Amino acid sequence: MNKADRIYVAGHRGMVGSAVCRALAKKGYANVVTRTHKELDLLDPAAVAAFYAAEKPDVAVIAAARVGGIGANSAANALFLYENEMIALNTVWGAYKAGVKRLLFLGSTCIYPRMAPQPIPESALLTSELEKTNEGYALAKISGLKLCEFLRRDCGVLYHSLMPTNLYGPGDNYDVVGGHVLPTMIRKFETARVNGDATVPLWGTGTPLREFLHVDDLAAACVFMLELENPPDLVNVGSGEEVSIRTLAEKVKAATGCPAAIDWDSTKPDGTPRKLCDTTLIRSLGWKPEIDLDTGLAMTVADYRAALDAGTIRL
Ligand code: GFB
Repeated sequence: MNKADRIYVAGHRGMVGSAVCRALAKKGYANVVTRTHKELDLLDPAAVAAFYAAEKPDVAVIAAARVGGIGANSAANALFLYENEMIALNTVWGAYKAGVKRLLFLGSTCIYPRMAPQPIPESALLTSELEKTNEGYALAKISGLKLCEFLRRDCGVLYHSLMPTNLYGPGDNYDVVGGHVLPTMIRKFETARVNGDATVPLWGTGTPLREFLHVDDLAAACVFMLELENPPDLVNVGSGEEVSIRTLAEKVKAATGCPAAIDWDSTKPDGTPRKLCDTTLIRSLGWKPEIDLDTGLAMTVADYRAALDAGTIRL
């Protein structure tokens, strides 16, 4: 990738896309092309094709997706499959048809089987059944990464994929019903602290293990992958550290300074028991994360408070 390249970032207003734009700017890539959801409907193949034909980007980064936590995914697997499949096919196939030479497709480590070996190597893909709570999302992301792989192998374009672990950071969605666990916990503990509530309701048993990566680390990894001449087709990216949901809750409680007790609701789903990705490959290529969970959590609580004050928070 060259500094003069025109780089299309799909999903630039989301948590991931906006972090990718910041990381590109930081490294001197000034020629970034974006479209808001209103300007370009990524579910519409003709609109996406027309956009690529008009803009002719050199590089595309596909950070657009319908995302959500376990509640949103498990309640709407059909919607998560349909929208993410359409976004993947339209943005990747459209790029290929318009002559885009390079593309980075972003997915999630939920593409791997529910009972994959831990830490999960890239080779675990499609070796056994998926986790049911996010099967629709996972299938769509698997289609996208496979389309990139096939196009690279058969048609000579440099399309490759990066699979991040659970992400958090500025610009996250703080919806307590559909959001991911970390931002949801920040909002729940902050709300309880401000209201003086005695308890904070959390989901499941607290025993599942999750890995968290700050979105600015992911964005740095995206630029790193785009600067490699011959990247692998599929690469995991994570912090390499896992915590139980219970430990995460204690950390968020401490980071927010909330004295409330935790009330676990075991009627709510736990989801996959463990999801730690094997980051041997990306580390062997020369990349490593910079932001540890405690530091990232403190930054994110500060971001949440500032966004709430400014009225810019996504709920
Ligand atoms: O981030 P999360 O919603 O999704 O985390 P996944 C779910 C875990 O946190 C489960 C526990 O073990 C929940 O029982 N948890 C505890 C809570 N309290 C809460 C709460 O208040 N809200 C939420 N949301 N969870 C998602 C996938 O899986 O991971 C997506 O559904 C995507 O497709 C994403 O891959 C990265 O980690 O289970």
